[in-house]
Amino acid sequence: MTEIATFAAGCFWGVEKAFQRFYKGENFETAVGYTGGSDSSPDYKKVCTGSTKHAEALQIRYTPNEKINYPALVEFFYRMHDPTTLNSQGPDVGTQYRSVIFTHGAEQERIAKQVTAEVQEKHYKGKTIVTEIVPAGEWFDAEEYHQKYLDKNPEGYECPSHFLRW
Ligand code: MHO
Repeated sequence: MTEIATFAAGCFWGVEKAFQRFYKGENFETAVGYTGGSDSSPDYKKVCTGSTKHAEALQIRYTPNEKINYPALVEFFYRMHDPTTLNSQGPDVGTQYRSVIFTHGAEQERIAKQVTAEVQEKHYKGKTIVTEIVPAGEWFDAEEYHQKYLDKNPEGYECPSHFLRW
């Protein structure tokens, strides 16, 4: 596991599940957590109020190969959610559900911007992708019960806006 990618795309239960489903069998690890806010000890309750400005996010650690690599991950991120809804995803509304690519370094930033421009052109003509592309800051793992939540709770809530668009 040499690289790290961080994305926010709405309720982190479904975001983690979507990446786990798609990359099943690959050599990678995921964790859900909070990032992009200001409180120094965020927890689910605080983040839910929106007051800390953290986003519910997914962190992926992986060794790049043909299937898992940064451009592919960014494209998959766009496939699995709606990047055109500001501060909401499906029925989940609030800044904690905003769409963000948290970049680790200049190379990721360059790739994220390039893939975003391609997806905008190819899939969202006439609409605007509102996804933020910002440098990754401090990361806080979410509480244990949120990790792989939908594996632990197969009937649990999965945001209906999390499905593959192409
Ligand atoms: N609408 C869901 C969101 C859960 S998510 C982890 C709920 O209120 O449970 O934010």
